[in-house]
Amino acid sequence: MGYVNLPEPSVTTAAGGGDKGNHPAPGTKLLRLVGVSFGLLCILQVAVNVCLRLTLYYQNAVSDMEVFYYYQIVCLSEICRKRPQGWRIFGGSAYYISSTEKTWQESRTYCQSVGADLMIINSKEEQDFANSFQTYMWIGLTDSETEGRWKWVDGSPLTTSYWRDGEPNGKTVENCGDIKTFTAEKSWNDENCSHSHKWICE
Ligand SMILES: [Ca+2]
Ligand SMILES: [Ca+2]
Ligand SMILES: [Ca+2]
Repeated sequence: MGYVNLPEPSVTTAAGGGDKGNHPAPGTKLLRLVGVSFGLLCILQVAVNVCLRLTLYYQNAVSDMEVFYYYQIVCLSEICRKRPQGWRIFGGSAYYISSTEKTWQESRTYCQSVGADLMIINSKEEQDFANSFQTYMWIGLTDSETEGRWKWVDGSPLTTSYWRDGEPNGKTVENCGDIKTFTAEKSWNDENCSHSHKWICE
C-alpha cells in the first residue's frame, strides 16, 4: 500500500538477495509443467499400448504379423533376448521346436525359461500345424496328477483330443503326452515321462 514506483519484477530479481532471486519466471514454470505433463502422458500411452498388446496376445486375438512385430521389434526384455532364433508364428502364437532331446519335465523347464511352456493344442488347426513339423515331440499334456485325467500344462482339462487309435495305453507308466504318428490327424501317444524326445514350446 505504501509503495510508490514499484520496480519491475526483473529489476527486483536482480537486486533481491536470498532464495527470492532464484525463482523462475512464471512462464518458465508453466513450460516446465507442460513438458512434464506431456512426458507423463507419453509414458502412460506406452504402458497402455503394451498392456493392450499383451492382453490381445494372450487372447489369441492378434494377427501373426502383429505377434511377429511384437517379438522382433517391440519385445526388448531379457526373456525375449534369451529366445533362440527359429520361432514360428501361427494363429497368434509363437512356437519353437527343439533340436535336442530331453525328458518331458526338462523340456517343460526349458520352455518356461524362455517365458513359454510346452504347446497346448486348442484347435484342429493347431493340431494340423503341430503335425506339419513331422517330429516326434513332447507337448504340454500330462496325467501325472491323477491317472487317466489328462490336463494341459496350464491346468485346463483335456476336452478335444487327438489320440492315436489305441492310445493312451500306458496306464500309470506313461503319464506324458507327445506327438508320435504325425502323418495322421490322430497323432498323440502317452509315454514314459523320463524318455527323451524333442519338444515344442508355445
Ligand atoms: Ca495353443
Ligand atoms: Ca497315465
Ligand atoms: Ca502309449
